[in-house]
Amino acid sequence: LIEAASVFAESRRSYRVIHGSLTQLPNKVRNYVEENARLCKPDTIHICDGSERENEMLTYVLRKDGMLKKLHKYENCWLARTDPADVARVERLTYISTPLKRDTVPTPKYGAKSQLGNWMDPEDMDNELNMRFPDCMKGRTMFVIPFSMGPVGSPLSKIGIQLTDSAYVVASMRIMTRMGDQVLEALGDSNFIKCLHSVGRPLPLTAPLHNNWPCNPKMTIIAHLPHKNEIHSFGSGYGGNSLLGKKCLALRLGSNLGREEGWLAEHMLILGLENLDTGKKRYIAAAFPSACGKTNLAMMTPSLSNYKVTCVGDDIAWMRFDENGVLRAINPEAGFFGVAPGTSMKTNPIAMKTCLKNTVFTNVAETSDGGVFWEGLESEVDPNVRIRSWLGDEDWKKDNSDRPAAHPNSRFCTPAAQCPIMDPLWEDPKGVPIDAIVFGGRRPQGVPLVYESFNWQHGVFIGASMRSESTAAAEHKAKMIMHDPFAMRPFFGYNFGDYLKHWLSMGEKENVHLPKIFHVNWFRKSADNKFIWPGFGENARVLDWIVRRCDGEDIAKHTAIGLVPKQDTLNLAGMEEAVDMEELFSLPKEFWQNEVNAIYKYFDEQVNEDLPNDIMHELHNLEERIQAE
Ligand code: GTP
Ligand code: SPV
Ligand code: MN
Repeated sequence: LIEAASVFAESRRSYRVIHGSLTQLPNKVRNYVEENARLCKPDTIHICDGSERENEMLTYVLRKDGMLKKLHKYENCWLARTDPADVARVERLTYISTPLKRDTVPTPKYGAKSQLGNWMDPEDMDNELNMRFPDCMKGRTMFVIPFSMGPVGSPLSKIGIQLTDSAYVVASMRIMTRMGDQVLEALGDSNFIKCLHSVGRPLPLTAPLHNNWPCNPKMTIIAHLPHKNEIHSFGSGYGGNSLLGKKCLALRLGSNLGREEGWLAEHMLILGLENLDTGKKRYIAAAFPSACGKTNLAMMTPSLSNYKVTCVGDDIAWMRFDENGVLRAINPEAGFFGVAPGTSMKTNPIAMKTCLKNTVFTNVAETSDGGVFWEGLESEVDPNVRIRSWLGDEDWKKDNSDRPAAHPNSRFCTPAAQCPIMDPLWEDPKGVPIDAIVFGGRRPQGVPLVYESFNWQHGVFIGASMRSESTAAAEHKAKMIMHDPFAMRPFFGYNFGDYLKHWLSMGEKENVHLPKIFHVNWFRKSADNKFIWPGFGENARVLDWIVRRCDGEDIAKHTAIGLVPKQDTLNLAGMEEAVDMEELFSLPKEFWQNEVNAIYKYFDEQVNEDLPNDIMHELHNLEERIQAE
């Protein structure tokens, strides 16, 4: 009888499983898949195994659908051009839904809108999701992606199951995460993070696509339900909106898990820095806002020949104190989703060497010899090739176009394992020991190249008061100085005031080795609007000062904002062009008074009752020190 019933159920099913089988799935996964297949009504289901053969099949389909083009100049490289309306994260459509609003965002003063996240009531969220997901995959394939954030089986890792109707997402998740059969094995019948994604364009189409890229910008929503460990993303195929392991899981839900379980999920790169003279190696984690230099620093080729940089991660760090009180970090990702423009053999040769095989490029320009082009590669491209811009302008030339060749937020998606400077411990399940935490941003004015916090609490204050010029990584109009605390403003999974308390609590732990905290700014400009500091490989000089401070060297002097290098302690030996150090380190009193006022206003309006007293105390102290200058 049971068999007859199941045959009957099978015959009523509207979908066919075309790859893998439902019976091979752990029960909880199977239930999740079946439940959402009933909801979204795909034609077919494909359970991803992560194999090479599967990937070949996917790229074949993507080519046939006109979503990927082969780049013949390189080995296994692909170009995707999106609908021009789907090119970046959509912060205003990204929500966290919790029963209590205050669990998600501080209550702003004076009825202002919160800049620290968008909250939605669970009932309203239910309605929003019910307006979108039923039947949304009609005519399409639902892919089932089992993925691990962090090395498979590491106690620090988390497993998710993403359901998606985008083969582009599968091809990208394959690079960015560890995915496939071995993840299901590691999962067994445990719980997992439920990640549902649809581009929101069931078949047959009711309107034509742009660039063959299915998306639904009018109905886009990126929803997080931390109390259920669920993510629901609809309408966008682009990076941070659709590769749900990345910002949605590893940061927004991750920060919630971190708070519950006593660790930190941060928008940080992790690098190793080895002094070749002494053999001493240190690890640094650094938080810069989107498109502010994490990938570049993580892969840096130091201009100081006695240093070697190794890369552990370029975007996200999960950190926790181990039983010996050492803060250990893992990179939960397996690939780089890096900003293409500005990347070149001159600025980031390691990224260039990494991304010329097995890579999916999105919204870059292509050359007539089957290669890629973007702003920054002008002197590295064969002058005889023609360039086709990301928007499809044939024979694009800088001089006769007011549009860039590549979208400013165009990206390469490339496996970390093929980066020539990956750290030997990058997949160590224990993580690497962190000695310094660095904050930074794009500050054209007033903020010096580097300064150190007086202590942990002051360091947390520095993170809380971070500001940066906006970039193209989200939908903002560029060139505004925005508050971006901890480079996490778009990624907080819970109330920022509670996040600060969590960070402060780390400083109160007993028997732990607290990393030193620093702030850097590669982007200060002179009166003629040029960068004062050459940046990139030259940033090694700043890292050198930082690790020497970690060694306890007496090379810092007190200022109102923190500790800065004593005269001549920043190693400038062999620099090609002279830098105006006076200007680079000047602390204009009026600038800093305005800065303090802006931070007061922000804390008061945006964090309001949820701001920890210790942080307000640090701001008062800063104000007093500046006044006393
Ligand atoms: P996300 O992936 O969005 O999180 O960005 P990211 O923080 O990894 O930024 P990335 O390293 O990709 O750099 C973004 C842009 O900043 C690129 O155009 C770089 O060329 C530029 N950039 C990076 N480092 C420096 C630097 O030291 N100086 C200057 N002037 N520009 C830099
Ligand atoms: C960022 O915006 O910080 C990124 C790109 O790293 S995305 O994955 O789209 O969020
Ligand atoms: Mn990022």
